[in-house]
Amino acid sequence: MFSSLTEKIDGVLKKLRGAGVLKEQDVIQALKEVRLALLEADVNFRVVKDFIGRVQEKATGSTVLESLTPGQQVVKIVWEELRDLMGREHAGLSLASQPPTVVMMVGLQGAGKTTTCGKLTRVFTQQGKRVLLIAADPRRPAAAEQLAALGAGLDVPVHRADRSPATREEVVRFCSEGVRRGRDHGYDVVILDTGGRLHVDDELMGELESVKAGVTPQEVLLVADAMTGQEAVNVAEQFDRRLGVTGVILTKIEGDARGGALLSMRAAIGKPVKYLGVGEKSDALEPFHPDRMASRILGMGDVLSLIEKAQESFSQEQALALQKRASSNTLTLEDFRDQIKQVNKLGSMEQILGMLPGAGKLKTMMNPGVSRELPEKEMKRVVAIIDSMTPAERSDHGLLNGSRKKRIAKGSGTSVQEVNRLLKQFLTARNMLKSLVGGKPGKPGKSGKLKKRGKLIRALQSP
Ligand SMILES: Nc1nc2c(ncn2[C@@H]2O[C@H](COP(=O)(O)OP(=O)(O)O)[C@@H](O)[C@H]2O)c(=O)[nH]1
Ligand SMILES: [Mg+2]
Repeated sequence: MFSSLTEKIDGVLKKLRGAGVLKEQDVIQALKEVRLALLEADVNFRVVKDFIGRVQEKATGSTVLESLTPGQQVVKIVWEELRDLMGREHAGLSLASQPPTVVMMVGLQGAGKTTTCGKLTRVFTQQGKRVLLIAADPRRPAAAEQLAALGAGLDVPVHRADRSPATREEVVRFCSEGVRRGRDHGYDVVILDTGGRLHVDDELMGELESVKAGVTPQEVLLVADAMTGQEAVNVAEQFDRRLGVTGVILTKIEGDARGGALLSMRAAIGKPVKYLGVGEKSDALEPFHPDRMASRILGMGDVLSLIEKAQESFSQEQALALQKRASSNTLTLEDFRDQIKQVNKLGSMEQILGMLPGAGKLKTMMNPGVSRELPEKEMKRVVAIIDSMTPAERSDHGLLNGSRKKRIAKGSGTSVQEVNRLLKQFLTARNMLKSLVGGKPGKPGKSGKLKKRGKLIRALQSP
């Protein structure tokens, strides 16, 4: 996600970050490069101009904060302005005071409306809410078919027409009936999957206006494909002018190396991006947090989102216990194995790496074939090695002498070198975790550096 933008901005800011004394000329030069990076990322030129103007004004007129170097201060200003550009705070979905909450999805064909209906359904059902889907594109039987299959997979009902309605009035009546069915049967949320066209089309807009007037939705969410860059922003402007959207969901963001749509959207239409689609599967939806995204773009990672994702897959208790053991450095090989198993639930190795500070480089270092295959195999091997240990060995790796290692290697079908490698990985991970959760780093070096970065991130996030 945004790899080329992050790489460029990280390069520019790295030069500043280290500097003890900054001349105004250095700042101006750096901002010139940031400006170019944003333009190359396909951010609207007016948005870029305003953005650079604000950063420059703050950077040259700012008071000195003792805790940060001058370079870090410029980074902080860029971070704050990026965050504000994208809307400052996370905007959630608004719910009706009297259920059902009606959500109308709009957008061009292929943008990801139907897929996103499924993703939102999953978000709501996980909160214990009952969802009804409406196939609000009744003229296209294939569209209703796709939604029906999606609904069946998620175990939620789909309201669909038994025959294709001919007129706009019939479409509106069908949608209103669906919402009434939702109300009468006590559903919490009703989501309308409306029809799209390949281009903005006056006829369709008219129909959507009528549907909107008929169902009075709390949310009109524009779904747009991030990969189309400024075109996504243009489409959003046109839909907003006719329909008054309440928020935007940008899809296919995981394949977007540039970031232009996300960075321009808020400034262009004044409406918040609420969610990001990050893949085709029904769990590939992330609430959008401008502050975290600003950190990601600046190559500082998104540790908070990673922690939230982790919390979804383990219980609060497990997470607390782990944190406690991590900070007191009593994490065992058994914990390590369990964590590796959990990682599988977090998502692909690539997704996880993308959220770690500085991991962009790591990712580009691994060639694509390796990044996809190796970790899964490696994980299995690691789990096999740990499984071959006795419980005592698992809770105290200090017991592992030469003969025990030989036995374990034999038992797991690996070699003593591989057992040694695993132990090294385990100790490194233990150190890293400890510094991430705020304990003292065990050794200087990698973990110390990570901690410094953590300090910078904390400084940035609490202005
Ligand atoms: N990679 C990726 N593909 C997506 C995402 N959202 C939707 N898609 C794909 O985009 C295509 C069109 O999606 P669909 O929901 O049918 O679009 P609609 O015409 O707006 O309803 C499908 O192949 C989806 O799997 C996303 O966030 N990431
Ligand atoms: Mg569709």
